[in-house]
Amino acid sequence: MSDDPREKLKSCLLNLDKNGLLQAVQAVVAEANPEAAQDAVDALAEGLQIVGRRFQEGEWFLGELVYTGELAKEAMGQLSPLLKSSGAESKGTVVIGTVAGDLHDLGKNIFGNYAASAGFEIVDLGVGVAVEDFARAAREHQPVALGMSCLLTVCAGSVGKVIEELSRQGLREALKVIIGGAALTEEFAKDVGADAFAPDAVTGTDIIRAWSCE
Ligand code: B12
Repeated sequence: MSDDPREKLKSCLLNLDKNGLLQAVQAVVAEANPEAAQDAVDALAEGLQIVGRRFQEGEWFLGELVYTGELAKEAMGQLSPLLKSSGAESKGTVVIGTVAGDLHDLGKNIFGNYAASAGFEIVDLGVGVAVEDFARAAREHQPVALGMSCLLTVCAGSVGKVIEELSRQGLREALKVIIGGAALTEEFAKDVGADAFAPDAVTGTDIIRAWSCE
């Protein structure tokens, strides 16, 4: 196996090797280097894309999915504090959440980690977030952007409902809305009046970074 902790991280995730994965995470954490932590998060994201493909191609089943999801979450939890320490000063607050009815959170968490490492304060509302809770957080935290994640087609309608509610409460003008997740597209974003759709966390972070410079 490769000595590179980041490669090891990916292969341990894909081999469902929890001990190996946590050791590799520890090796990265011990470096105390935000860039190394960022590389490690990238490696985990790549690993998760492969997990998704294996699942879609019928090579893996729900058990492996749930387990790799838990492993990735635990690893991210240890790497996140390092990412945050790289941001010199806050570029503003970004509220994120997965829409009502949808419990997928890996992609949202990765976006949150990237955005935090780019210097944004992240308020993560979690999963299955109700329309009124997004609106309440927008009022309370006055974010520069609100990010919604949605992976289930049946839940996509909630994205538009949140945007309508923001408008109804006079909160829409003060923030940008960015959306992502497998159930959404660029076209969908236009239809519901979101400011942007991001196919991945890196693009999403680039978009909000550009907004913060406007
Ligand atoms: C892992 C997974 C699970 C895990 C979730 C673990 C977790 N904690 O999130 C478990 C096993 C729990 C699960 C459950 C279910 N799942 Co599921 N799941 C997946 C799978 C394989 C991968 C998703 C994932 O995490 N990918 C890795 C991450 C990193 O990628 P990502 O989410 O796309 O995020 C990236 C971008 O989209 C973007 N992004 C995402 N969100 C956001 C938000 C913002 C603001 C921005 C800027 C960017 C951004 O950035 C991320 C990183 O680059 C997908 C298949 C797929 N292709 O997506 C199915 C999939 C989403 N699941 C599906 C289904 C049907 C279910 C279940 C209903 C299954 C069941 N019968 O119980 C349940 C739903 C439970 C619920 N109420 O939510 C379907 C949805 C079908 C549809 N069109 O609606 C899919 C597409 C599988 C399939 N092909 O059928 N699932």
